[in-house]
Amino acid sequence: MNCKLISVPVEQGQPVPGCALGPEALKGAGVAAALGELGHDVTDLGAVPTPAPHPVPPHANNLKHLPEISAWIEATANMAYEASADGFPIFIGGDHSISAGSVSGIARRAAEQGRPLFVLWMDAHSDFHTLDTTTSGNLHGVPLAYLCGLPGFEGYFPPLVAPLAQERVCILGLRSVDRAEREALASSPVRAYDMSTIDRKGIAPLLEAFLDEVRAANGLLHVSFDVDFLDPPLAPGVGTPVQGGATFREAHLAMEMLHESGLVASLDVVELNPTLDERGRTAGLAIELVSSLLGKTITGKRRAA
Ligand code: 6HN
Ligand code: MN
Ligand code: MN
Ligand code: MN
Repeated sequence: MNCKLISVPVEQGQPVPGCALGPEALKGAGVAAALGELGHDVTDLGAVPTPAPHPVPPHANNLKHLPEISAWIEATANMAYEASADGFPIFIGGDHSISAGSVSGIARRAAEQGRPLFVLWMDAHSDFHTLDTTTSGNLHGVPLAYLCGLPGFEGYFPPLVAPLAQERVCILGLRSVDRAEREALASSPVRAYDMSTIDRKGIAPLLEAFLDEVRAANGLLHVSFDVDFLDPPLAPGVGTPVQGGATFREAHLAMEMLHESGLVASLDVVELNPTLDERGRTAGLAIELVSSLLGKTITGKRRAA
């Protein structure tokens, strides 16, 4: 596999300084060497160049850094589209607003190839606000709604070439969903699994059922991994931690299953904030999980399907 590392050092989509240092932290902690040891070629494509802010009209809601985030989404989407011509792009954030760009670029490519795109959103949050419903104004809370074609983004975010089919989206790990998001999800075919469902049913059967659908449709799978999916004591280096997240073993199992499926074509790793980390353990764990998704096993006996 040719792994292409793409840094997207954006933090204006969320309130805590330091998230823009995520790409340097992951690289400094050795993500390229870890993937190289698994036998992958690793190409560092560097960072998406900082774009000029978009001159968007004023918005009635109090949206933070809308011109900057809109421009980052467009620039990231262009880079994602180019990078997805071949190889395995890994988008390193930066806050989760970058996925509005990475996934829209990947979706454009998948549509051209005539392949259905599926998205697994691993996150404590659903990121399913529209520009009109967000109460925080932090734009890392809106990317999934935008990608799914919900209304209200026109004229503010870049036009979507290929909106996601909502029945091909699965959110895993929820434990913080705002009221407007809950209402939007209730009338949407997006699969939204909260931690209670994971506790009762187990992460493996939930994920396996989704992977079966991707396989049956001959689909491509993009994984958007928000580090706050993990339980905060394991992964303190995030700006919006929520108690009761995925355990070390649940996260590893999910990544191992994703690898074995052979279906994952691209990945985001977002919301890592090294200034909030404790001795690099969040960055280290993120690298370990990315390695599992790309084939690392304990015994080395399991292989991609
Ligand atoms: N993330 N729902 C909250 C908000 O401000 O809209 C939190 C969003 C978190 C977003 O973690 O990517
Ligand atoms: Mn532009
Ligand atoms: Mn998120
Ligand atoms: Mn989150």
